[in-house]
Amino acid sequence: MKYDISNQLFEKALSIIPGGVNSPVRACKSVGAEPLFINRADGAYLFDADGNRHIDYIGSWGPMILGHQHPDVLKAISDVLSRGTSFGAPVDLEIELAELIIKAVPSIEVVRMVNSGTEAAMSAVRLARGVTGRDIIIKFDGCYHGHADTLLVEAGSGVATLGIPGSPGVPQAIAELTLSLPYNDLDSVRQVFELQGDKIAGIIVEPVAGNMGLVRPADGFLEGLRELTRKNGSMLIFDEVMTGFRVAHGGVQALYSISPDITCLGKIIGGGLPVGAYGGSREIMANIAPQGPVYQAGTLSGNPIAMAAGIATLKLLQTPGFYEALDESTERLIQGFATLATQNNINIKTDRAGSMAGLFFTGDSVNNFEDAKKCDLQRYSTYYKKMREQGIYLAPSQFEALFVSSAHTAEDIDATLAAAEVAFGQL
Ligand code: HOZ
Repeated sequence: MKYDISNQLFEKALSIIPGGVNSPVRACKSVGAEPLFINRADGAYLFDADGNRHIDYIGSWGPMILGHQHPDVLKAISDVLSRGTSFGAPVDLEIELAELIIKAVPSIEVVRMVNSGTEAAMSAVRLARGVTGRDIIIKFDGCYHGHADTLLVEAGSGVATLGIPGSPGVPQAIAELTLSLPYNDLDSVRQVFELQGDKIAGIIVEPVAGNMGLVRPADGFLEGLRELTRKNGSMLIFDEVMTGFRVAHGGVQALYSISPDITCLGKIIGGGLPVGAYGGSREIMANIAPQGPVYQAGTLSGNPIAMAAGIATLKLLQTPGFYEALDESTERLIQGFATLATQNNINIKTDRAGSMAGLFFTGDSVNNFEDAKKCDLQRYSTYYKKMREQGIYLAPSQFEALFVSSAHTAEDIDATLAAAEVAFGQL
């Protein structure tokens, strides 16, 4: 494949945009590749600036569960355009999206819209601190909750990909209020609560981690977090920005029947437009301004176009059998990877949660960030490049998940596995 136009665009971008990109991972630096500039997307495919077609397994990092340019979503957007683009005032569409979210996500009775997952997590942490009157937040190594100061400690995603231990610019005094513990290690959480349980405002967790690669919670881990937070008067925050409406209609909390105090959402609820949200019980959410004293605001929050795209998307997710079909194609894909790896004597570990999947180059099980970091990153880079040459667009980092959409056909999955056969044969 030729990438001449993409390379020229990247060169130009490098001189006027930091690193040539507006979000670090997409620079493809850690896999030693140049980013592709995308011209358009349709269904399961991306078309780059040079006209190459790619089967897309990034899905804009999660939102595109219906694939690109779903006609219902496009229609909803174009219908609302005739009403205007931004009002900075309440609009009926905000109620409709809120109702769809509340109906689906078990622990949410009241929800506030924001513009991104970062905003949702940042606001959820403020709410937990405001409600409890405490400052300390527990998070887990390799979990990524956006780029707010409090949450950029031992983070996953781009921070892990670029090997940045903590970002300059985050004041030490703020970082000290965040304790980052190993994922799936309930004992270490227990120990912290024993020592300073009365100072802990809350725990924020990706209930299925997707930013250190895909790592599922060990048996009893989420239940243990729920019990400890409840016993100690701390808030349990589920960051379901990636998993909400993805692993199941009601997110991880519905799958595991665990009710967090606060839930963060994003990605899918915006149908490909910038939306985030955080919600919880009526009582907890009553603390948010203007009803309560915990302040949070946003000029573009509840933007009508974004609300319309989100509504159209969430409505389609209610189609009977939608998740079953999606899970089935994801399962076929990862089973295929596992079989091909065995045939080629390559150690990999694959896993999935709904249509979110992961592939680690290791023979050992991966239960936390330490395990994920021990995987063969060099091999992942080679695999990434070999797949991309064949038109398969994967995350340019071992520390990200793979997303399958309802637009991926059986032929797309077959084509992906055929490419993986070639790639594995050359590793
Ligand atoms: N941090 C997101 C991935 N987990 C977004 C990466 C990007 O858009 O470059």
